[in-house]
Amino acid sequence: MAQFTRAIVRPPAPNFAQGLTSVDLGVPDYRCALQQHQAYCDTLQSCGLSLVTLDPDVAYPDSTFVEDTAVITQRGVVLTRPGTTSRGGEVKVIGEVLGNTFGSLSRISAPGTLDGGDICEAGDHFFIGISKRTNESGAKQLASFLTDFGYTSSLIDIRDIDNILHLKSGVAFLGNRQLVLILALVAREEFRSYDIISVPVGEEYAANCVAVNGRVLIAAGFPMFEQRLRDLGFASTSLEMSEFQKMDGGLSCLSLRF
Ligand code: CIR
Repeated sequence: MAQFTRAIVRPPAPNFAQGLTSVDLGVPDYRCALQQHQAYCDTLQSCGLSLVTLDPDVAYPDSTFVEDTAVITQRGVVLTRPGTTSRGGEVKVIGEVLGNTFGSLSRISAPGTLDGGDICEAGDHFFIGISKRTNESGAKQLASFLTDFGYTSSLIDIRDIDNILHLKSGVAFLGNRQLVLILALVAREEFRSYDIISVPVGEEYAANCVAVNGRVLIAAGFPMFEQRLRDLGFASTSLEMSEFQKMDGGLSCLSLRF
């Protein structure tokens, strides 16, 4: 897998609890969220990444979930057009940072919508989720950009699956054709040629894990999944994510890695 050297992160703003959520896990504690975010950043740094830390922005209570604003590949970068209007303005500052780093950027345009959380990179292939946030137009625009970059992609419709906001709430690529999948997705044709690591029932939130430079970062509190990874020889680091889980956020969405 590609080595990452950098990541963009953005600590939660004081009004983080006013963001969107579809889960009923209570109101997040802001101080605790800041501590969990700091531990997340420390872990990325300990994996060798240097961080670009953006200022929190009260205008966008969901803006800590930076992953939804861009799709960064080794051959090109696409700015998204988030599928919920309250998050549309989050893309601007990310576009400035990525423009300074990468030069030219592609963009999803209307009527397309696309959240980065719906995009799962698996080597030279990308899975693009069609969800409540990413529509067909957005998915097809991204597929076309990816083709231009020399990648392949497939569209995965997840609109009939309950309890996942984005494709990556249920899929993670760990390199070497190894794919973490929740049970609701294991039978999908598109994943047939992969080595599947299924997530134990009841531990679905842990599916949103991230491979970073030889380690797998996973949410704390999912012992069966953690053991499964250990048995397969992965070195994992678990991170407390409770306050972000309350806002429908997974581990991957707190950073844009490149
Ligand atoms: C939202 O509903 O947009 C945020 N509260 C959570 C976004 C999480 N993003 C992600 O998992 N990629």
